[in-house]
Amino acid sequence: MTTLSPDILAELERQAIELPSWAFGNSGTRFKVFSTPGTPRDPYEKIADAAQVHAHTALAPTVALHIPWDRVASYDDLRAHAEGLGVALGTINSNTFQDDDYRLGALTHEDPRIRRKAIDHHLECVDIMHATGSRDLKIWLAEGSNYPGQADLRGRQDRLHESLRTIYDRLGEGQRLVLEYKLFEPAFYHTDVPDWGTSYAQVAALGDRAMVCLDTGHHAPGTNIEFIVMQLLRLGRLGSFDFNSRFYADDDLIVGAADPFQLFRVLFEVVRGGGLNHPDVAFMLDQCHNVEDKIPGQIRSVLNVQEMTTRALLVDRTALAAAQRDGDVLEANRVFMDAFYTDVRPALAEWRESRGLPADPMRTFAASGYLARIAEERVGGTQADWDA
Ligand code: LRH
Ligand code: MN
Ligand code: MN
Repeated sequence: MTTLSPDILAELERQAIELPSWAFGNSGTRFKVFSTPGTPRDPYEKIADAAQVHAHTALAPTVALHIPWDRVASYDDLRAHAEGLGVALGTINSNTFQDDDYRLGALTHEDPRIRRKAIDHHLECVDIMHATGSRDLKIWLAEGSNYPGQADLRGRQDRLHESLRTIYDRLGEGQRLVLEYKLFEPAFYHTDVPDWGTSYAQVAALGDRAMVCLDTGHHAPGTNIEFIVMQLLRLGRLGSFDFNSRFYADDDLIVGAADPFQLFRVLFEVVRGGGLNHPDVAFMLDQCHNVEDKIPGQIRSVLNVQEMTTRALLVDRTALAAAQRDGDVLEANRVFMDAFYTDVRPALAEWRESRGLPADPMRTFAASGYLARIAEERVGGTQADWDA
């Protein structure tokens, strides 16, 4: 069995992966939303489910909220509820994609009244961040156009800058704005923040506390995502990851399910670019579980990230650098692949046990009876929070 050095274990011990509250609600595609018995009926129950993931893995100490999906009467109360369950509230995500007013844009809209409404929504999110103790405001914009000529591409960038400036200026000290990009969808011809370069240009114009969010499902097929990770780390602007995996478009499948090797390559660049516990980089999941059970889906996800992180930490970087220096192409590749092919699961199971955690969190959760309990207790679960 592979042994893990004290250095690697110390890094792994501090690993923290944020869970999205929306992963615990029902979701689906544009064709059908499948519901699961026991689906959370409110944000309190979503947090209770997220706390199960942390209790079984010690990997997921925070939960991201999405406003208005997770709007509650008292955020102080929600915060206390989370803390009582051993987790904390994390990133606040804004939402300008489910309102008729935003049909032609929100922060980029031609009409100042609609822009103001979208800005005010973000200011409400900043107020919520004060109550929840959140560091990050994450913005993903569903803005763009479907037809050439429909929109003034340049004017929209300028208005986006002005809107983001107003929001950024409202942030408290220690708070950050994180701008997420996505290639396409829901707009099909042009998107206002389609790529890391646009996100970078917009956040760099704001100030040091504006960063880029990289959602691993938001690129064209074949994109070298680890190159983008490297570049953003190099520029000091990688604020967060939304981890998930994809076969086709923005599939939001379990991270590491579609392409484990890509996850390894991405995590290697994180390790190379400042370390797994880099203070600037928030590791989050952004997934939806359409057909599988949600809590085990999230447990599987955080374990996938932990396993792949461990392999990335196992790369012999001294040997790799030597081979690279010598121009020894095949040896460099061997060193890299050796770490990728190492099965770290037995060592991680043993390490978990030594810390009083279940060796096999999936099995222990399944045996806990939690899913049967919530199915009985929670009658009348809410409909989809998110179906895209
Ligand atoms: C958009 C996105 C973004 C949203 C989430 C629900 O595709 O990835 O992060 O906030 O989905
Ligand atoms: Mn995302
Ligand atoms: Mn997405």
